[in-house]
Amino acid sequence: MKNKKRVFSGIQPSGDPHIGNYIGAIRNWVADQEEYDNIFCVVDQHAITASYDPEELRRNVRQLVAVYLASGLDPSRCSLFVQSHVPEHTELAWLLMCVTPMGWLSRMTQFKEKSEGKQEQVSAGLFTYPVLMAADILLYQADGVPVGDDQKQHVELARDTAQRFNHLFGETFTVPQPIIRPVGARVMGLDDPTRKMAKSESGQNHSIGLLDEPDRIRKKLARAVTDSHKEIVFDPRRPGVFNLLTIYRSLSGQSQEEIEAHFEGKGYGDMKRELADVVIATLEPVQARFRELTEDPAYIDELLAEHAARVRVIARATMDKVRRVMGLR
Ligand code: AQP
Repeated sequence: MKNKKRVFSGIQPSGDPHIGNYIGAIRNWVADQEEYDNIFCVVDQHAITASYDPEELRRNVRQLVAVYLASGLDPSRCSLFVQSHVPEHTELAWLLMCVTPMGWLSRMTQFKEKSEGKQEQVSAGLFTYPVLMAADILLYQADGVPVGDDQKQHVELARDTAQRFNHLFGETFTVPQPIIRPVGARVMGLDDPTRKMAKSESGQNHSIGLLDEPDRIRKKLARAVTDSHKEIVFDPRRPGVFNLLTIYRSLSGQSQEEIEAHFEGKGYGDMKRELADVVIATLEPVQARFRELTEDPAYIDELLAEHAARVRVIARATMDKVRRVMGLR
């Protein structure tokens, strides 16, 4: 019997984690870790759906695990593991692929965006990625999936898949809910505030990396796109300023009214400097802990092995049931 509701979530090790991943996902996992039974994963098999370098992938996986820990995920309250260490994820993904209509996958906006103009070249893995994500979630019978806004559609597909499977084969999966915070669920690029901040965007001033040096953060924020107005207010029609103020709001914990009152009469330069102070103060302890953790790689290896073994017990129990109801045993 589960006492607390279970949450599952993960991040792809597809590049350097950024402040969008932190505000939209990681820090919410940390804030709520007392409330839930927590399972967090580094989803390395999602990161191979586009072209990648194997050495870099290995490095990114370790880096991301250290970022999880450095951000405050407590290994005594959370299971932290790497997706490919638990082979049941891909087995379940195949079985779910056989009950997921192609039409559902064709409607996924992330696939449409990422494959735009190159449908002939992108991998079949990029197209079926949401089914692997559904498998990640359903394998652990998760009740909730804390994510940023861009992943809402994929969590809804996992819900639909669970419901369809339960209808076809009998009650097997918990039907999961997305858990999305109202503020900071979609942090936008600093260089183009109409596009989501993403690891795969290459622009020098696109994102703030969680491991960026203070000087770099100041420079990037100083160059962030704003507009030709003057007032510093939360106006979604002015996406650059709105995005910077949203980051400020998410990290400072102040309300919209307090922030607008604070910046009344000040200029964009002041606002960007103060935002840099808030970002740097947030990231300083994370970066210090990250440096400590990377000095002891054996600690991370042992933790990953132990936690993979722990979650595998749940994964195996789910798979036993799935194979049975599907007539594969
Ligand atoms: N810009 C964002 N604002 C708020 N939340 C975000 N997330 C990602 N970008 C933002 C949330 O971070 C978690 C991990 O995302 P992911 O790595 O699994 O995939 P993604 O959403 O595709 O993230 P990226 O950074 O944009 O990576 P690439 O470029 O590799 O696709 C999720 O909870 C996500 O919502």
